Amino acid sequence: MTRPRIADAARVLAEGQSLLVTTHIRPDGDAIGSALALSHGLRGLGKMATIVLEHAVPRPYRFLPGWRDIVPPLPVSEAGRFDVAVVLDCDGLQRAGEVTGLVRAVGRIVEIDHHPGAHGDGCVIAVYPEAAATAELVFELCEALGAPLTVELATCLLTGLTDDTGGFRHSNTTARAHELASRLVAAGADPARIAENLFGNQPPARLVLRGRALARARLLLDGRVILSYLTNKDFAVTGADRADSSYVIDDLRLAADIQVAAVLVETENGQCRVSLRSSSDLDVAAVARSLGGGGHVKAAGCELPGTVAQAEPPLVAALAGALGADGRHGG
Ligand SMILES: [Mn+2]
Repeated sequence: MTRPRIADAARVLAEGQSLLVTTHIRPDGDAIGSALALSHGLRGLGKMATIVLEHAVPRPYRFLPGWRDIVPPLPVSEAGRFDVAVVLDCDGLQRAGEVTGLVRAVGRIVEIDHHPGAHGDGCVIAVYPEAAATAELVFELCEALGAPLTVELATCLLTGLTDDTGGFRHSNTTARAHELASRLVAAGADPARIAENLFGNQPPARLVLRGRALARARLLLDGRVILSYLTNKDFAVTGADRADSSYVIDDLRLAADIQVAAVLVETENGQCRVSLRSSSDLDVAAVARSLGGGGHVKAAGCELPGTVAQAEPPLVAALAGALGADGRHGG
């Protein structure tokens, strides 16, 4: 089965000889894997494909075949080199960051994505939210184009699929995703090597940072909230990256019988970034909004002024209010 818009995309790509491929800023495994897979597919058909990204390829994806060929933003004056621009995994062209101007200058734009919501104004907009990953759509696109399913292409696609499904554990893990994975492994992709690169290979400093946060995690509000924090000192002592703090919220939400996980992280400009995750029907976006932030029902955040010691009381008060004075909420 080829989805109708993917067939449309294949027709536009088939007409192009030199293609620009891009994806969103701060790319994840689906973004990088999809972009590389498509470029392998296009090159297999004798076309030229250039992947342009604002940000450098993050370390976990530097095992993917072809990652070194990804180039930083080209001047808009280079747009004439390309017949078609393909924008992957972006809900809106502006998600391509500094590459957006070049994409618009190419003019003939194909968008392929699985995020719901508003998109750009490409001549083909192939958005299928039911797809587990953009990689699933790129697989179909490569098939429609008749690109040979090489080990390189299969490795990049399985990486995208594995990353976006959290290792085939998230709710977007469908029968179709497993079917696709089966075909990719049969084509030579190595799932163990991919998983090791995506989920293993952690910088030791990150683990030490996560350990500090886990060691001081507390249960609050009758055990309905698990909360922890990281101070500026924690980053100084461990030498961990600021971005490493993002793992802590996922560590905390592994706790059974909680309704909300909360992490406060001090920033370099005297604020605290708060991350909230709901494991119940509690809407953490509403909690975040009451504190000047926002987000999704199950995942939200805000910034509060001051140190952890100063920011924690208003956060706990907001959570207490949302959970209700009767001591019960959701399940
Ligand atoms: Mn994705």
